[in-house]
Amino acid sequence: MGDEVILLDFWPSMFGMRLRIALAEKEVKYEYREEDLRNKSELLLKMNPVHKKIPVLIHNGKPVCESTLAVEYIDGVWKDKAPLLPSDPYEKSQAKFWADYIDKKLYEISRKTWTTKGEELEAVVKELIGCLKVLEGALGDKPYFGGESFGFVDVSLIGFYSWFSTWESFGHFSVEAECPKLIAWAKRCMEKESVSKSLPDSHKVLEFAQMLREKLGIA
Ligand code: GS8
Repeated sequence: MGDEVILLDFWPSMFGMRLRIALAEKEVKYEYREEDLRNKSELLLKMNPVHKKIPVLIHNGKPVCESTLAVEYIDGVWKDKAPLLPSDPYEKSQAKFWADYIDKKLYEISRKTWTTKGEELEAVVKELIGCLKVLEGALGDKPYFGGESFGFVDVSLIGFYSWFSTWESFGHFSVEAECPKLIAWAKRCMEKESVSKSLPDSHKVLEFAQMLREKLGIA
């Protein structure tokens, strides 16, 4: 019997992109179901009753919630192809540290680029650039965060690349001018089909964020 894999997702979500990329890296066939987050499906509410958020991976009827946990799960189940997490316990702990930093720091500060304006936004941009520089430092001169091969931290971060134009447009700065190595890394990742086919067009993301900003009355 084959595996039944369903992904509950929402196209601009950098968290959802992580699962799309991991499943593509492993060449797992799955059913993609787009959620309307203003009118969540019964299935989403049943599969993620605690947070009621996407993404949710449903593997043979069982849900896995929280994107980093789902990527780890995917890596554990389909372990024969494209390993994502290092097997060495120390290396693994470091990869998880950076994924946690991305979620707690980068995500939290980056969402403020479309919820603030004026001086507040200027402070947000400073903090965001600081955060990106920390990540660029962690990358160092390696081709990928995972070293020579694309891995867990790369999967965790690359979805944010489709939001860079939005941050730049609202924050009036250039990620490339501040963090050229990070941009070179992002372009390297985009050469992988698993990544390029999983990320939405950044113009579409910008339009989506502009709409959110208007709704919040910040535009
Ligand atoms: C975050 C998921 C999330 O924020 C993860 O999976 O890593 N820590 C979680 N999902 C959002 C959409 S993307 O911003 C979501 O589903 N929001 C719906 C809601 O809050 O009602």
